[in-house]
Amino acid sequence: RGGKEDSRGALVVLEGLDRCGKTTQSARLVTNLERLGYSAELWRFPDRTTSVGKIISSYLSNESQLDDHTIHLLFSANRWEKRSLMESKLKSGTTLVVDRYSYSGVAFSSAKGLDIEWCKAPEIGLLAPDLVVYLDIPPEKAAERGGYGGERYEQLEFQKKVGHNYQVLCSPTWKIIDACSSMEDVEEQLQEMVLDCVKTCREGKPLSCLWS
Ligand code: Z5A
Repeated sequence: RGGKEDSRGALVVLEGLDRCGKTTQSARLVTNLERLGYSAELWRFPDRTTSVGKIISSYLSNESQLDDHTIHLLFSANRWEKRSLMESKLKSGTTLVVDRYSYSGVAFSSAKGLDIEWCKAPEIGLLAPDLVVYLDIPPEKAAERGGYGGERYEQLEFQKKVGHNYQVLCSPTWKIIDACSSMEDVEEQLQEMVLDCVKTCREGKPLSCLWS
């Protein structure tokens, strides 16, 4: 399945606090979609492989300092540099499972005190996801999971502000999964939501743009 010119893939975005399980679940989802015969790829933002992504990676690991506005625009540029490839993949029938997208950009930068509308502005015109799944976890629970604390932003108080901002951004179309459930339960719920969405996209739902 997939690859037909007349049936496009779905743009599926996973969002949530640090350590909520996005990486685990996006990988499982792509494997499951492929097993079911769909063409699917795992993407993540920031994409640290590009030249912009390398600047972001150095900032996140505290090897460099940047003005808050500057790093915000670099995160956005990192999405813009992948926009046309994203569109052509979707149009050729591949479903993209994206670990973080524009909502992370806005939720994290506005947690530093930047104006939320200013944060949204550079995202206007990027492709709008067909489905946003929010993996919901209390910041305290996320902090108990392995590997927390290595990078910039991985601090409990900051994550609480980010969680609040996600609530502000959350639209009624977002799907929410309790990320404290077992990995298998999350996987099952996610797959069901995504298969519905993939079907709708294959039936002709048009691509649209942020910010809507
Ligand atoms: N950022 C930004 O500021 N602006 C932007 O525009 C974008 C991002 C796109 C880097 O992101 C930082 O960039 C991020 C936001 C900011 N900062 N923070 N915080 P990243 O995606 O590279 O890193 P991350 O979000 O911190 O991802 P992560 O640490 O890899 O977490 P995760 O992907 O959500 O979780 P995981 O790796 O799948 O799981 C974490 C652990 O929990 C692991 O040990 C798992 O085995 C365990 N786990 C997972 N699921 C479960 C369940 N269900 N039960 C129990 N344990 C579980």
